Amino acid sequence: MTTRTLLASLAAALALGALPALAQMGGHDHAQHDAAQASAAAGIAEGTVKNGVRTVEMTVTEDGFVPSKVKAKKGEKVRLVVTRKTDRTCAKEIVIKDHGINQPLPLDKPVTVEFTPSKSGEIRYACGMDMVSGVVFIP
Ligand SMILES: [Cu+2]
Repeated sequence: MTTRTLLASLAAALALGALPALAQMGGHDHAQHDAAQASAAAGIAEGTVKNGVRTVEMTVTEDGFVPSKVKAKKGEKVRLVVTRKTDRTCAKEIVIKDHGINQPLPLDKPVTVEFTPSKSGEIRYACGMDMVSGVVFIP
């Protein structure tokens, strides 16, 4: 084997070896995406709108409702899909007084609550004691 072919096969081996590394980078990107979502949670989440329904995925963590700020539109149905991820919270239900909602949040089970903002303003969502809370802004 000449030095040249040795180098070529080394290069091929490196190229193959690079593939799992790329896959790992993909995983890393996903982690970054989660981080981006977390930082979006610090800002205002808008969810995704499909067939006239705005769906916002939400979790309950030790930090409370994540996201704790949501932007929605007047007259457009809002669907919150809330998953409580920890027992270390008093937010074991979601209460939206303005819309008569009081739903238990079993651990790790996504719970869907829906309402349609009828006017501009703010709609609060909170735990039963109104200690852990978030706000839906309707411009
Ligand atoms: Cu509470």
